[in-house]
Amino acid sequence: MGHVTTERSLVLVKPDGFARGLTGEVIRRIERKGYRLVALRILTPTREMLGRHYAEHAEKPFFGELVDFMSSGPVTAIVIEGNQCVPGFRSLAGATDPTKAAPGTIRGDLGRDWGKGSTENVVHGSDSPESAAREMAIWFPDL
Ligand code: IDP
Ligand code: MG
Repeated sequence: MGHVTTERSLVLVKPDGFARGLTGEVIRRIERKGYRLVALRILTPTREMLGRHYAEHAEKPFFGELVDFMSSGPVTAIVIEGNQCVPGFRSLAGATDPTKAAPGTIRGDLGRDWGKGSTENVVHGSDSPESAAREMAIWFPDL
């Protein structure tokens, strides 16, 4: 028997996806892929949470608009689990820019340019297991 690695990732259905009623579609794709749902909550994030979540982007020119967008309404925060689910969900999500994201991906199928200051692209997914652990502490402090 090899050792068991249970990887977790933090997924967000962003305010655009939540407002458009796409939470179920995102969850459907996660479950169909075979990842398990570990935790889920709906909340409107505070600017303080988003400052921590997006700390790596604090000096970027789009940071203010990103925080405005992400705090504009409810999001669905989800912890998923399964071997390699961090890169696996990034693959399901597709490229950051929804105009360029490949058809078949969440962003490619469900996202588009709405002419807003921030890139509205339906979902967030952790980019490494270390990021996932850091982000889960923000969104699920009791997990
Ligand atoms: P990711 O979500 O694919 O990991 P990041 O580069 O980490 O992409 O950027 C975080 C989020 O910030 C993106 O998902 C998008 O919503 C927004 N964003 C990224 N780059 C830009 C930009 O150049 N202009 C406006 N918003 C951006
Ligand atoms: Mg990122």
